Amino acid sequence: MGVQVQKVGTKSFAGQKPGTSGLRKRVPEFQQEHYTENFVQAVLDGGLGSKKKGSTLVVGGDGRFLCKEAVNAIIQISAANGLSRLVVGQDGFLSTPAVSSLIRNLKVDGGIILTASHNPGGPKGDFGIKFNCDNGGPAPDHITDAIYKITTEISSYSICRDVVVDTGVIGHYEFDIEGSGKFVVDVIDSVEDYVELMKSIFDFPAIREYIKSGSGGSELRVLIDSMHGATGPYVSTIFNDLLGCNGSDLLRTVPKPDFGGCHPDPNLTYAKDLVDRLKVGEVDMGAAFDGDGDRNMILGKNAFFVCPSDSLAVIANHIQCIPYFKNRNVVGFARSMPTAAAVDLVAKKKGLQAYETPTGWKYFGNLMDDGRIALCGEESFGTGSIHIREKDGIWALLAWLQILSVQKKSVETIVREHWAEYGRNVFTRYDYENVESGGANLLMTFLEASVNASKGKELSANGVTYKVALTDNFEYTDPVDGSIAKKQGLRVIFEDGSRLVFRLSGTGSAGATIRLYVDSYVSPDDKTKLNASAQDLLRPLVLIALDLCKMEQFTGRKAPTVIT
Ligand code: VG1
Ligand code: CO
Repeated sequence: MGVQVQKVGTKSFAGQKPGTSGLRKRVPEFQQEHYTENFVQAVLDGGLGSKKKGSTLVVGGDGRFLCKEAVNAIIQISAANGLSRLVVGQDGFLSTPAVSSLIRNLKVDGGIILTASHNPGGPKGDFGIKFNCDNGGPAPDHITDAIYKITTEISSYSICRDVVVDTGVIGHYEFDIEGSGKFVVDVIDSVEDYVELMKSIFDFPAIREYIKSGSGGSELRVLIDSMHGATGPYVSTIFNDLLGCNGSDLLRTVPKPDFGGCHPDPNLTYAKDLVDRLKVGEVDMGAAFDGDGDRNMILGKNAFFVCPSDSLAVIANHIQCIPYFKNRNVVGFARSMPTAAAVDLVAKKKGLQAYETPTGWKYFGNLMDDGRIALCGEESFGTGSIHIREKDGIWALLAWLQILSVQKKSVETIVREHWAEYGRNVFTRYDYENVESGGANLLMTFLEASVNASKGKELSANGVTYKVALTDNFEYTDPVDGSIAKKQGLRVIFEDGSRLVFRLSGTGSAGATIRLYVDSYVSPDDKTKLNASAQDLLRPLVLIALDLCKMEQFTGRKAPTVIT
């Protein structure tokens, strides 16, 4: 006799709407009875649709609090829904890029990723669930809309409580399910597949050699901060075992359910310890990754900060240094709209296409699947390529190291030479986190009107004047399937090409986060500005932006939480 399927009556929960990248809520919200089960049932129905029965999914998460419980729920609900197989990382652990790689390599129907990415974890922190499709990438809007609709109508879910798998032990587990037959869970090594992928993309011996003697004949020291997130085990294998970095230069490599109480977001604020260590000047390079391993921050010696918009452009400019791309036809690059346009200039010079998409990796999927782009990136420390369908932190560091191993120059020299050739797209982002939702919404409504009213006007601050050329709320039509994404951010574009962008975050779990993005172009001939500080250069534009949206009036905030 097969394992019994139990149908459990439930009621819908408000607000199970996936945001920029999956459903993210506070842990206690997920811990409510039926809350996680409801959403998982909706993911299977909405994500897999008519091919649900007999499907195979990859399942894993970044090790944060609640991951193991959620993996068990997914196993039991998948068994009851007639899926044929789940491939689960050991202990339910997989980085986001590793899930994407497995979905593609195993040619399965998709995956479920348990993470709230760069948001803090622990019993009072955030948890998240994201569905990825058979291309390995985050579900597009029409699928997340279908999932959300189901969560609003759900009245029951199916579960096999007697399907129990010890995910701590690698192995093959088979069950006979009443009504649908064989159900398999394969618990696999979390690291192996991803490491093989990286070895197939980069020239590891050349990088190893460069690390051994690349810094003027002595060892190139790279300080890597995994922030107690998902990259730790991958970093240890790749950078210590295979590339010969010092074990003591690999920081916070043990994944922790609460990220050691820290905010696993690799930026100048939350990865401050790394920045401070780099400032001492004894180390050649630094990198940090976020909770689920898809974001990266790259620093040169003395904590020289590589702006993510520049990082994408530099990798694009040197793409031929990466063996994976030597035999591939590179025809274009893409960036999200708030990302500064440095990569567009590289595309232009090389006669390639440049695409501008809404915020969120899901909008790159069609462009990659359709062969239109080789690389893409976001200003939010996301960089990636067609090797998978997620951004990839470790890949970005390896791409930099590969470029250094060929160019034999420092990080800072490479960036400064880039500016001297293409000019510099100076960028900054101000985040106002955990703002009261009412105030944030009022601000955005007020702002839309004042943005529209500013068209054609001159705006000044600190004695500098900019003339508004164009204003809009960014809208994107996908060139592959024609789908339209509206209201993706308020933009003020000035006559000299400088921009202000305002949008509300779609990854928060409580309150609202207001993001203000500012960028301006400096030509290669303007040697003084080329080397000035981004904050100084953009100060007048920031003041104009804060006045335009009446930030302090609506939010009571005198200063942002994070400045990038
Ligand atoms: C943020 C970033 C966006 C990124 C998203 C997911 O979204 O701005 O560029 O794709 O996080 O990244 P939002 O809506 O909060 O601005 V991650 O590392 O959370 O998967
Ligand atoms: Co992430």
